[in-house]
Amino acid sequence: MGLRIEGEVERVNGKEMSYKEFVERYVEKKKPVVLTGLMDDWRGCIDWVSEDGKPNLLFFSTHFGKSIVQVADCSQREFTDQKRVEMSVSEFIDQWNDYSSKEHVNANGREDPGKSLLYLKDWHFVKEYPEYVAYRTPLFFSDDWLNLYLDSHHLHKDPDTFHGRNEIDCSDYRFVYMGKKGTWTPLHADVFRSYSWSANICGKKHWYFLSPAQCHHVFDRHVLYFRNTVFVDSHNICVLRNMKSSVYNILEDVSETTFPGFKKAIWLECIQEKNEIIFVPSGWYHQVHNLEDTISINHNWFNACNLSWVWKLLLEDYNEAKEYIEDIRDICDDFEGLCQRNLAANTGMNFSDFFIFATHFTFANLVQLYFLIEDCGYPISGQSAEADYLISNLVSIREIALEMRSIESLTECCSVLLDFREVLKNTKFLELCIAFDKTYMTIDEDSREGYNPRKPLRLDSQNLDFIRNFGKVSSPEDLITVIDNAAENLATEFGMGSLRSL
Ligand SMILES: O=C(O)CCC(=O)C(=O)O
Repeated sequence: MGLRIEGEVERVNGKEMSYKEFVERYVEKKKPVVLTGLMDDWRGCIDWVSEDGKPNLLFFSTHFGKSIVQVADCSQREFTDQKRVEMSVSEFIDQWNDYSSKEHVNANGREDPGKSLLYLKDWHFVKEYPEYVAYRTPLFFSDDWLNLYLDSHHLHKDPDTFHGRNEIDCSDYRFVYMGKKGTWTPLHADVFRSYSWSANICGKKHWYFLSPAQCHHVFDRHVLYFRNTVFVDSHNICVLRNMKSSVYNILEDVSETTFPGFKKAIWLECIQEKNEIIFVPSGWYHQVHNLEDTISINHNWFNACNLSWVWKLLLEDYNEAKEYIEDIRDICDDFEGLCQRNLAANTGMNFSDFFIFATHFTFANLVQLYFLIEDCGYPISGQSAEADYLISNLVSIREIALEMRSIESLTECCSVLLDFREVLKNTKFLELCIAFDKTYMTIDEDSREGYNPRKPLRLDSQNLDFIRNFGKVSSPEDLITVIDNAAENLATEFGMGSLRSL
């Protein structure tokens, strides 16, 4: 079945664009883009590439050979993904060299299906080798709350309940990928409905994209069937979601009976060359093929701009998890608890984890805002790009808290109590604040001409003393109150009315 490809992803020189322009043109518009010119000084682009432009495999086996990594066998499907095995980098490279030295086409001239085509994926390289700085995250992708948080906290507070996920699996979302020509990644949308960026150190990738507005076309007929019925209540939606699955490989013959909408889907495509970075907005489905032997860096992240996507996904997955075990509700001592454990195991976090995350970032944004006020005088909105970003972050969190407030089970399963006073004493949180401050300082620097650097965050500031009294948070309602109190205070004390006018 031919794909309806109706456009290519835009390509721009990242050096000629400011952070603000990037946010306005691509992040806010949720548009993928290929960026050039941002990888000139990366060490990985030198050390990891041989003179002929191919991956320097010897460098990897010599320096990182002992690392244990996840390797996907691109020729074997396992549920919605490819079958994965663990091996050392040295073993992976031996198999790569072995594969390269042999013939892989059968008598019909087709790729021999008996041969596994291995693709090293999701290698937590930065976590494992923090001293070896292979690259720097470009400024456009630096407002990364997910990885910032994971550098000092756990996303899920009880990692023991993770079935099949170990500590390193959840340690961060900064990865190295390495695969021979022909390796590929099946159709999917990213974990947590995060954003992702992917940079080619060497090689070439073919990307196929489907916008969130088109995604219903790649789900199976159960969803389409119910979509067209007169009225579907929330209970039925849960039932049908259990039956829902998306196309695995868009380049294969896709069954019209199972996926009747597939041929209507309108795709974007893109050939990503070496030294180019692709930005994938939240919720875009994509399938990726390595056209040459390729090494890439891939990060997933979220911040205030797409936090609502994460919440929406959690809610959908929660409904699905609940529906799945509905028939054992009566014999279950703690049905809600079980739903939340399943949610964490399947999605990577549960309601309580998300709430703790959102609360920490409310605190971090407030700390930063009050510090700015003290350090720079009163940053009246419109005059400090940094203050404007922080305020808009708080506005986004508040909107999500309003939605969370209406979920009854959230209060039932979320026994969280975060005291501002205590959190502000916690060294892990202070580490987070310092990293957050650095990020915003760089963003601010990019936003102003003739930049006069401000001082870095000081944790003994007078205003921090003031916000210590903001109190305790144990529900979305409390979170809203904290933000509203801050808004009131900023307006009355400092003439900053923009948070209050929500
Ligand atoms: O490069 C690949 O094979 C897949 C990358 C991907 O799907 C992503 O970055 O989200």
